[in-house]
Amino acid sequence: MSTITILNGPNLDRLGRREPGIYGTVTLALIEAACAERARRHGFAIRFRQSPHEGDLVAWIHEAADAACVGLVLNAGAYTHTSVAIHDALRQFGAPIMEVHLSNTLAREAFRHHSYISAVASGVILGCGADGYLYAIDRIAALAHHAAETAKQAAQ
Ligand code: DHK
Repeated sequence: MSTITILNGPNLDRLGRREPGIYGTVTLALIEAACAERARRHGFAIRFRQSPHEGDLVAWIHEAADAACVGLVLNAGAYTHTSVAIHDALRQFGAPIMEVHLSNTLAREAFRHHSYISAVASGVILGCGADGYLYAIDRIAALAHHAAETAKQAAQ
């Protein structure tokens, strides 16, 4: 079964207790379960990971690229705003990348307005809470479907 990789950066393991007025009350475990169910409905499996370490995220992006994942959903947390290393790793990823943030980062502090990920993402979802992860999976499924249709038509 084709896999969608879903990666989460620092502090996202604290969801549920972390600033609920900004990030909501849903835990990362519940987000993982909802993502697995949403992906399954589209015929995909997920690989879901979280780490506070930038290098883990870089290594997992490489792994996902080498495993030819159908897509990547990434909430890099604060590394979104700082990490050239994650940006460079994403440039080597051949499938759709969806950047997700639970909060609307553009409505927050100025230091959250710049993202090193957006320029290499297929799409960006901000401020939709935990549902943003599900919308990102829907988008990757749609893009995978379009790509398969295009390949089929080209082969005819
Ligand atoms: C999560 C974080 O941890 C912050 O550092 C980002 C993002 C926003 C979110 O909204 O999911 O600035």
